[in-house]
Amino acid sequence: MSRKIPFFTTKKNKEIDVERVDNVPNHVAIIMDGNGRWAQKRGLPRIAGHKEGVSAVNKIVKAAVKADVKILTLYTFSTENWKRPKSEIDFILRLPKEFLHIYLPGLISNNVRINTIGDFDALPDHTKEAVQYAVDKTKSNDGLLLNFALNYGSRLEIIHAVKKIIHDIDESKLSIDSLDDKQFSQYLFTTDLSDPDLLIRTGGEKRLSNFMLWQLAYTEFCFSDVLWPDFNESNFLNALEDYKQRKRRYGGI
Ligand code: V0D
Repeated sequence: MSRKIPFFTTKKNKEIDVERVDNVPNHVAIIMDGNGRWAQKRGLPRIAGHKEGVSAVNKIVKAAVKADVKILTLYTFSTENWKRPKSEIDFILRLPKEFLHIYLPGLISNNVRINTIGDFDALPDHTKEAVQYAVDKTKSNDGLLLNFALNYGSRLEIIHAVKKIIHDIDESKLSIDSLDDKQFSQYLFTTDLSDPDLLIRTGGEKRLSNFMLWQLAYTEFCFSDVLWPDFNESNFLNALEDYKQRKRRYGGI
């Protein structure tokens, strides 16, 4: 398991242009789709699928720690999810607290740091409080960065960035000429995060669904038909293996 740089998570380090020798993706992003269908197939209500999805999250986080992935970004709640029935939304927005109640101690002992991207302020207070507590509790950990996309939408993120850029230009904190893609990235929710190396979407669909449009410009995509509640360590390792093979081929050219 030799690699040139044992630990790097930020763009700053990426700029040195090092590549890990064993080709483990630095940053993996996942669209965790198929929870509702998992439940419907069993004659259960959709919320039963979301609940089952929570334990899959913990399994994959553990697998990511073991595989030495440095950043794991999970698409948990999109800006489009507000269109769902209120009862389903209410249920989903209680999941962070439930997840953290069960799994936070384990995450802490595994040196995991929790972070979020998205429009955090628009979430209900009880959700914000549970997540903020976990972010604060884990902020000095330097193992896996577990990044939850919560009330996240890529177009919202880009518009938010454009408004802030215009504001900073107005205030003379930014000059139009200095705006390039690196500068622009700094205005996104993902500010200091390196872009994902690998995107996994479970549940059989092959769409981005407004997820990290800017950040996925050069990312490898891996699609799995497995529904999220059934997605396990071995499925995750298959995706990492797929990624490694692709990197090896590019390296040969
Ligand atoms: C439902 C499948 C963990 C996707 C996974 C509020 C849909 C289970 C969290 C979570 C959700 C979020 C933040 C945090 C700790 C845990 C979560 C939501 C949905 C949306 F700090 N699972 N999970 N959040 N689902």
